[in-house]
Amino acid sequence: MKITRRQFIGGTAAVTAGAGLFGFNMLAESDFARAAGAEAGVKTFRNVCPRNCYDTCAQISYVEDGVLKKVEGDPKSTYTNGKLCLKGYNYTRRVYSPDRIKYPMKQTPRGSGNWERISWDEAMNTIAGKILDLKKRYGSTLPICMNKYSGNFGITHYGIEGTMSSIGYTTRAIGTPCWPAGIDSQTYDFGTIVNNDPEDFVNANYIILWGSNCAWTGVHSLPFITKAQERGAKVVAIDPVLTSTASKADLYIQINTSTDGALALGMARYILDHDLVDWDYVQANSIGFAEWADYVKKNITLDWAAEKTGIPKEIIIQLAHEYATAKPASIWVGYGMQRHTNGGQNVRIIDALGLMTGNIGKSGGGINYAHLETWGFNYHAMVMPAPEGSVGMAGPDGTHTDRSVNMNNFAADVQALTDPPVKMLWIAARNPVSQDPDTHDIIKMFNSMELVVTVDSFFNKTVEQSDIVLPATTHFEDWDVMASYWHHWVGVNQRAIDPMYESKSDVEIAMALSKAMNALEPGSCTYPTEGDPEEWTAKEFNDGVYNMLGITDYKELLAGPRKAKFSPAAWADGKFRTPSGKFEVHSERAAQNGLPAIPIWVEEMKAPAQYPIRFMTPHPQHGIHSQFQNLDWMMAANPEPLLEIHPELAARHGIAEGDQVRVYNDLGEVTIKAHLTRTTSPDVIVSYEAWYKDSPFNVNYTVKAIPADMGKLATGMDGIAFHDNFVAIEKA
Ligand SMILES: Nc1nc2c(c(=O)[nH]1)N[C@H]1C(S)=C(S)[C@@H](COP(=O)(O)OP(=O)(O)OC[C@H]3O[C@@H](n4cnc5c(=O)[nH]c(N)nc54)[C@H](O)[C@@H]3O)O[C@H]1N2
Ligand SMILES: Nc1nc2c(c(=O)[nH]1)N[C@H]1C(S)=C(S)[C@@H](COP(=O)(O)OP(=O)(O)OC[C@H]3O[C@@H](n4cnc5c(=O)[nH]c(N)nc54)[C@H](O)[C@@H]3O)O[C@H]1N2
Ligand code: SF4
Ligand SMILES: [Mo]
Repeated sequence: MKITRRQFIGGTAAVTAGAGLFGFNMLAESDFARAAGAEAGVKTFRNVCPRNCYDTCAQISYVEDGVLKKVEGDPKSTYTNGKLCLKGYNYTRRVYSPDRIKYPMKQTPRGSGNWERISWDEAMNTIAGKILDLKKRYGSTLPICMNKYSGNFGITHYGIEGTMSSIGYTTRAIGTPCWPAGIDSQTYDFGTIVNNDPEDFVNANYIILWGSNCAWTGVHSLPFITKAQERGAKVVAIDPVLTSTASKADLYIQINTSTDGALALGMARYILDHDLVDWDYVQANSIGFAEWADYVKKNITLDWAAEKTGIPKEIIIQLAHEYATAKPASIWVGYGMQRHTNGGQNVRIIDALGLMTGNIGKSGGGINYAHLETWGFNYHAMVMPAPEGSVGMAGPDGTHTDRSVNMNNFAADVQALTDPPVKMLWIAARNPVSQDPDTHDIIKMFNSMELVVTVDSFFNKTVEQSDIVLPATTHFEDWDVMASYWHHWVGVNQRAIDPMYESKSDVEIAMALSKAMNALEPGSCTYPTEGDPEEWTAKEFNDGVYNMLGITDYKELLAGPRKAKFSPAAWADGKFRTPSGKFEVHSERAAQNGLPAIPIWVEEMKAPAQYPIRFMTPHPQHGIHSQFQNLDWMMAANPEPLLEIHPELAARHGIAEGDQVRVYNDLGEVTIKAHLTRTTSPDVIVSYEAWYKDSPFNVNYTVKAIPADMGKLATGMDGIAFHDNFVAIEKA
């Protein structure tokens, strides 16, 4: 398909946005479009992709006659570098998708598909009436439970939490299903999470992509890794699955799942034995190293590590030698590898490798997981006082608080509450029916509610189980400010087009709810009832954020995103944020929380006899969780889910390419089309979690809510061992 510049500017949304898909680097064209756009009436706006994605891309949207024609990466961010991912180039299809929720609607009865359009007034009066009714019946607003997570990570979207605070003390799903075990391990070791600037990968001589499929999940980091590779750096990928990322590496190591700690300990043994330890760095910066070195020498052998991990001893030796001598060497610890019952502990062992080789605090080095250093906003939309006299969980000193349930055990925790029970759900920026473990139990829990309200943009699986759905704007229809948990850029999101149909942003919905509640019972909700979306965003800024970005007014961000003025190397100042101020190889806090004080080996979870196959469900290329895969272009590119299965395992079960396979355990089942491939091992099958349009496919019918080993310290709840999921299979 050849696209002329004329078509590119003036064509339909499909043609213009399609151009982005075909020509990946559209910088020259976009400059042209911008210049020509002024004449042709094309307006450009600054946006930031608010998805739960490493990349948090700075975007430029092109709008003609109020229609979003094209979205591309903003070249002003050297991280986004003028490019988007596959999903980003699909945004026009998302905004104008026929599956968008257009109006407030109600479904009677819940789950029937019998939807009826209602007015905002009716929706708000029904919801406000129910909140006040529950408050009267139970003496508090605790029967109302919120579940919000990663649909939109914009700072004003913490207004969803604010909505709940403004009505009183409620029940909250807390914790995160995403990255908590890894956060805790780095909190024990370093004091918090801080990664090197990902643009600093270019300075590494050696890069280990450890349980990260960044070629799909963090595409904008790859060019920096490739640049290092072109300079002569070696790239190693460690993953049970030969992923797209692994295919780009110089060395791929297929590890037995959940045994990363054993590999790292084997490497540590080699490094100790061959005197490759950076003693100056270790002695100046850590506590507890001698105790751990003693453990490694007494307990770990390379033969054991090889046996445990399934990796030949020579490869472990090669990896250890290269990693310890290639300074600076960088490790990217992906979130996939910590979704295990020993995941946090494995990350702690990898952290210790970085310390012992002196690769911490150096440009081109680091044990890189994530950071929250650029997130110091006011959270103005979130911080709302409870109405006067609100009752919640009463403390001994007479103060009241919210009640917490574990987001990672949501169905069971909610159903266990009796005093008072949960009777109403407020779900926003969250899709538990797709994303939570144990889908059957989630639906059962929904069925015990008097009212389920879901705020979303799409008619998804959670909406199907709701009574009232409220249409949320997309980020092109909203104002916001966005920071990243990976790179150092911060940008504002402008309202590029008017809200579609009758959609409202989460903050506007909070204001509408407040109006309805205060009309029914004055003083029952503290959320402001009026406010301009841009003003809400402006109120999130403070001097700390301004200084960090080198600006004095948020409006300066309309000229382009800004990069925080940080050192590219995390911990370059050697000021660790642990209780001792050092890297804590021995962590008393870990011991106090019932964990090993030092990074020792903790056994991985084994398959039970009746369910011998590990079913891994990592993150998809064409979507982000339940988002994007449902869109027309994505369905065209990737029409159905597949089950990746090794030919030997398939043969044992009489399964051929293209056969339907029933994947099941005691919890539930899912039927998926087989794709025979040697990218996975004979004891692991893989299917990527996603929501396909008009499809019952959902891997989480088989996933148990098994906790990961860590998460409580920093996030309030332990993570989920999503990848410790065991099943049996048969030809369907
Ligand atoms: N396209 C796309 N991008 C995304 C997302 C998405 O859904 N789609 N999701 C976003 C979110 S919320 C997150 S959390 C991140 C996740 O980003 P990643 O961490 O890159 O992704 P995952 O798919 O969770 O897992 C990465 C890899 O870990 C491997 N893995 C699993 N268990 C083990 C193990 O025991 N050891 C080792 N070494 N590897 C293991 C899996 O096989 C997988 O290839 O990506 C973000 N970006
Ligand atoms: N089996 C399995 N399950 C997993 C994982 C796995 O690896 N395997 N990964 C886990 C991980 S890492 C994560 S982070 C979670 C993600 O879990 P969720 O955060 O629930 O993920 P999403 O599917 O992105 O759902 C977000 C919803 O928010 C909606 N949304 C988007 N923007 C807005 C907005 O501005 N306002 C409102 N109100 N709604 C909006 C979207 O349309 C979507 O329906 O899933 C977890 N589940
Ligand atoms: S999904 Fe991630 S990579 Fe894609 S446009 Fe959004 S932030 Fe960028
Ligand atoms: Mo995540």
